[in-house]
Amino acid sequence: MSLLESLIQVSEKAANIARVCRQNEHLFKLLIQEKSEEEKNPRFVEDFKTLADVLIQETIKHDIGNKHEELREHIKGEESNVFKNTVGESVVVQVQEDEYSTASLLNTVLNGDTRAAELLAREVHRNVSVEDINLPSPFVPVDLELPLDDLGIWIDPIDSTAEYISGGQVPTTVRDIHASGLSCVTVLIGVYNRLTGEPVIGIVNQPFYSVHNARWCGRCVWGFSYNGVNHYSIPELPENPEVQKVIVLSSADSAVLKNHFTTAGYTLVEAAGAGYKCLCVALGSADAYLLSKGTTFRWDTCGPHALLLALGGGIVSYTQAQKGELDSISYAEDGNAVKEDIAEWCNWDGIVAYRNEEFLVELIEVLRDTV
Ligand code: 2IP
Ligand code: CA
Repeated sequence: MSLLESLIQVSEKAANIARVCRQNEHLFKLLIQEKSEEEKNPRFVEDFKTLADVLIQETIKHDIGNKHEELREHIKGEESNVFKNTVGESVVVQVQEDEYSTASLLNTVLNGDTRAAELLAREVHRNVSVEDINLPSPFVPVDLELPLDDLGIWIDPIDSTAEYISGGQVPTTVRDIHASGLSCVTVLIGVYNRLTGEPVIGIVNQPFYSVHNARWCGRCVWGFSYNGVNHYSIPELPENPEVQKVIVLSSADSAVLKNHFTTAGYTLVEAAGAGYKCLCVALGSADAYLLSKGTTFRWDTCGPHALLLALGGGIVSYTQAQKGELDSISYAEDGNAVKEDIAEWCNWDGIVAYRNEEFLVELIEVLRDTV
C-alpha cells in the first residue's frame, strides 16, 4: 500500500477515535468531566482528553511505522505518550500487537475502567478501508516517486481541542465558514522532507463535518506536492462567491491588524482552529489565513501546508511578508534542535496561508503598510 493511501486510511481511524469519544455515552462522560480536587491525585491519567489525543497520535505512529519502516523513527506529534502518576510510576501509551493487549494497557492508564479501555482499543484496531472514507473524489492509487528515507511526519491528533470538548456548531454568515464548534476540529498529518524542509503530503481529516441519522460523519482531503508533481483531492472551488476577499483569522489576533484589513476592504472572519482555517483556504471558503503571532507549531501547519502547495498556494512567514519577502515555513531538521523543547517547533513569525498567488501578492501590498 502506498504511503498516501496508508495516511488517508489512518487519518480516518483517528477520526473514528475522536468521534467515538463524543458519541459513546460512557466515553463522553469521561471526556467532559472536570476533575474535582480529590481526583487531581489519580493513579493515572492527567485527563481523558489527553489520553484521547495521545492514543490517536500513537495509532497513527503505529500504523504508519509498521507499514513504512523507513519512517518509524521520524514520526513526531504534539503529545508526549508518557503518563505518570503521583508516586512516580509511568506508563508509555503505545498501540500493542492486538486489540486485547492494547485494551489491557489502556486499562492501567484508565485506572481499571475496562469498558472505556475496550471501546478505545476496538477503534484503534478496527480495519478501515479507503472506500469507507468520505473523500471529495474516489481514491485512485497514484504512483508517487518519494525519497522515503528522507521523510518525516508531523501529527496534530486533534487540532482545536477546546472546540472538541465544548462541542456545538457556530456557523457564520460568510460562505460556509464556522466560527467555532465541532466543525473546527481536524486531524492533521503532514509529511515533509527532512533535508529540504519542504512539505510533501498533507491530510486534513474533519471528523465532524455533517450529521446523518443523528451520527457525525466526517470528510477527508489530501494533497501531494513533490518535484513539481502535484495531486490533490479537493472539491471544485465555489463559483463567484457573494462575498469577495475573505480572510480568516484567530479571534485572538491583533485589533490593529483587523482594523487595517477591514479598512482596506477585506471581509474578516474569526474562526477557531489553525488546521480548520487552513482547510477553509484550501477549500476556497476563505482566500487567506493571516496570523500575526507565534501561536502555531509545525504540527499545526505541516499537513495543511502540503495541501496548499499541491493547489498552487502555500504558507509563508507573516513577518517576512510584512517586509515584502516570501519566506515559506520550513520543516527542515536542525541537528541541534532540542527535541523536548516545543519552542523549537513554533512558527514564531506568524503565518500567511494562501491558495492563489495573485491574492497573496495583493495581500502583501496591504501588509507592508502595517510595519
Ligand atoms: C491550537 C488550535 C487553536 C489555535 C492555536 C493552535 O491547537 O488550533 O484553535 O488558536 O493556534 O495551536 P486559534 O483558534 O485562536 O487560531 P490545539 O487545539 O491542538 O492546541
Ligand atoms: Ca494544534
